[in-house]
Amino acid sequence: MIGFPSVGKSTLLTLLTSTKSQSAAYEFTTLRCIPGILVHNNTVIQLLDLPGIIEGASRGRGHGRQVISTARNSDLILMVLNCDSAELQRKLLSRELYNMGIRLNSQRPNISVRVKASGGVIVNSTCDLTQIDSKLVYEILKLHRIHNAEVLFHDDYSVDEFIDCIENNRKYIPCLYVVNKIDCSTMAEIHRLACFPNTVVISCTERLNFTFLLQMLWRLLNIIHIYTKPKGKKVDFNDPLILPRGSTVQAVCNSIHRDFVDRFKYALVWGVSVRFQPQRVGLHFVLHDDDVVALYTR
Ligand SMILES: Nc1nc2c(ncn2[C@@H]2O[C@H](COP(=O)(O)OP(=O)(O)OP(=O)(O)O)[C@@H](O)[C@H]2O)c(=O)[nH]1
Ligand SMILES: [Mg+2]
Repeated sequence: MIGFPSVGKSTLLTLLTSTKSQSAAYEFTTLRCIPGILVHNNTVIQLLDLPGIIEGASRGRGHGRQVISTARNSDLILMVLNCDSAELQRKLLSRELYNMGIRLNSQRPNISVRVKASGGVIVNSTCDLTQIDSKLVYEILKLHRIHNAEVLFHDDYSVDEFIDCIENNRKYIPCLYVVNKIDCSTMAEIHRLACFPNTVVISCTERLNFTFLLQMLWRLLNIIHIYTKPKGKKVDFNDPLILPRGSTVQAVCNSIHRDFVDRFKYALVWGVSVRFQPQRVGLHFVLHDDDVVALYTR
């Protein structure tokens, strides 16, 4: 959870988890990272209450760099905003995170750069490039001491996105904007704010909209539950494997034991991913939420 001081981060942590994080009407109540545990959909989620950050945080103001660095390693950022200045806070905080190399709710640019030993720089694209040209690509590569490379743009990316790709140290993290204190606002304003993408409007004091907050949090975490069926035993539906959406049978093998991939023969899958219940599949089969998998090894 990241946000300006006094937006209600600690109050939210205290309500969502069994951890008590001190909250008060003055700014900078929280001075260190307070972890709390939230159990939702059979999944243990660690929620971190971070100290409030201020404009200029990415340049080090108010220990902002340390706070944002913690956010860099998270699976999801909850940006907590105060209802009466939500848009301004969202803009300023997003800029601070951007300056620290965090890209919110966006995908890594699909640009392949193959560095070679000779042959100069060759630029190709699968569509028209309207925001960057070959000359600029050469210049940027030169600044990064790359003189021979094959560059392929798979979309019409901007100069900044190309630089992100070359620097290769950006973090692409989903972000849920949590607009708090709606008990102090008008219905019209709440409705307007609720229409922004990836946004949930809540009130901690009135406990408003928490069910939707948890639903959105779950959706943006982008994880699936896979249940494994050990040989000759029943499936334990209380102990799922937690995997990123789009995971394959190979990911299931890896999360059980590293030997499993080498010894893998086939897997049987039950669930929405397959047409026949069960269906025999290979290592690269993509699984869906709540699938049951039985692995067969040599
Ligand atoms: N009206 C109203 N006040 C709230 C709500 N949530 C929190 N507050 C109040 O806002 C003040 C600040 O709350 P905190 O939880 O300490 O805020 P914080 O974001 O953790 O602040 P820092 O630790 O200083 O960064 C407290 O007085 C809370 O009681 C809400 O939904 N409505
Ligand atoms: Mg706090």
